[in-house]
Amino acid sequence: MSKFDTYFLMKVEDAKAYALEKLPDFGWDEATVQVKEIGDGNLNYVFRVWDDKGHSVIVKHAGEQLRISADMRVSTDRNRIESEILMIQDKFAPGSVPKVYMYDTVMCACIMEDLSDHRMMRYAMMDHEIFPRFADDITTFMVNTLLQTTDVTMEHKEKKAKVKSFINPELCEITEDLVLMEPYNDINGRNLVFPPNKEFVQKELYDDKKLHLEVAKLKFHFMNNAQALLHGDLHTGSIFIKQDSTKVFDPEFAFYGPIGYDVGNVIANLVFAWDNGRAYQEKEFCDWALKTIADVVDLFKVKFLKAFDEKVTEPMAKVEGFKEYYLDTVLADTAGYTGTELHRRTVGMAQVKDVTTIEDERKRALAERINILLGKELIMNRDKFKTGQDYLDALKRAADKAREDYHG
Ligand code: SR1
Ligand code: MG
Repeated sequence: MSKFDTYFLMKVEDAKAYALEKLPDFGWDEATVQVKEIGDGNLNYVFRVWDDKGHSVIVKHAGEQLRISADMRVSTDRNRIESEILMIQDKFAPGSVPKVYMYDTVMCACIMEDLSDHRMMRYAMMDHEIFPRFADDITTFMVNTLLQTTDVTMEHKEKKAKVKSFINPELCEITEDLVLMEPYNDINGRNLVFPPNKEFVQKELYDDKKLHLEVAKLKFHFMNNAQALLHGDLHTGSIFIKQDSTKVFDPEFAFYGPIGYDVGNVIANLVFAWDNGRAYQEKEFCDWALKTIADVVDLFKVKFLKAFDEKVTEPMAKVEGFKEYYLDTVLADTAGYTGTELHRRTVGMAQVKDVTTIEDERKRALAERINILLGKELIMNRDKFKTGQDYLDALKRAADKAREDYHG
């Protein structure tokens, strides 16, 4: 009998006992084992357990209530989904995610590799640190994990079994509400609109019926296109980084959905980093952020087409012209979901510190207006965004227009 035979919400001392009990052969120096809660996300509890002999792990534990709001409850099955997708991603993109040492559907916890020698990418970029190999690393990760979980490369019955296993209705509902609805109607009254932009948000997001139609299309596409096994929440708070290494973590929103949702999340969160660099006049950082946005799009395309040729197994996917058609649909989705991520992080309940910590009120308001205008162009003209330069041109147009209107 163990106290971990029945689920309860672990506190720090429980997490220490848990790591010792579940990893008895890890070589722990029990006398020196320490534990600290280091969770920074909206949903879970994250404990670091370590000893003086260099052993360390992360215990990630799902609570029944979300940390961001006690009113929001989601299934603790998200911990199983996260552990299983990490193992799949490690197979297709070796070394790009933390190693999972064990997971446990009773305590809804997993024990994984400690990446404390990396930094969370969002915070590193808020210090305006530059990561020259990020675009290459993240595009390799996305192409390898996404394309190899599609019907283009997988045996179809096996793929359908995976779709079933990664049904993630409650976490998807969070995205369907927070990303693909509330920024446009505040139907649940929980948006956080920066007061200087109240009228701007009303006009540009809440009152724009044509925009609502396009977002409605993107919402139902998100819900109905089981294209690939997505990370599902691929923002820069889900990436640990150092100069020579990029590790993706926190895939609890994983499900089978449109590839462009993951790619769009990466691009939008690079725009938030650029917003911050711009507000603090960090030119070198901003140049890198812009180049990285463009490189993510362009490298993704090149690697996607190459991997398609190498990995495709489905005869009809080999039909001439299909590969280019398929990539075009992914690129249009990428633009659309970059737009929705830009909007929801600017006015929705889960915002990003890159923008909210900009101290100068006018600079923050301007950054938010740029995000809103850029997001609209990406959504409304999503089939026209084919290259990295297309994104940079649209960002410049949005920045020029926001500045003209606001004199920031
Ligand atoms: C209620 S959870 C809010 C947000 O945090 C997660 O990281 C997802 O991005 C979600 O939308
Ligand atoms: Mg998260």
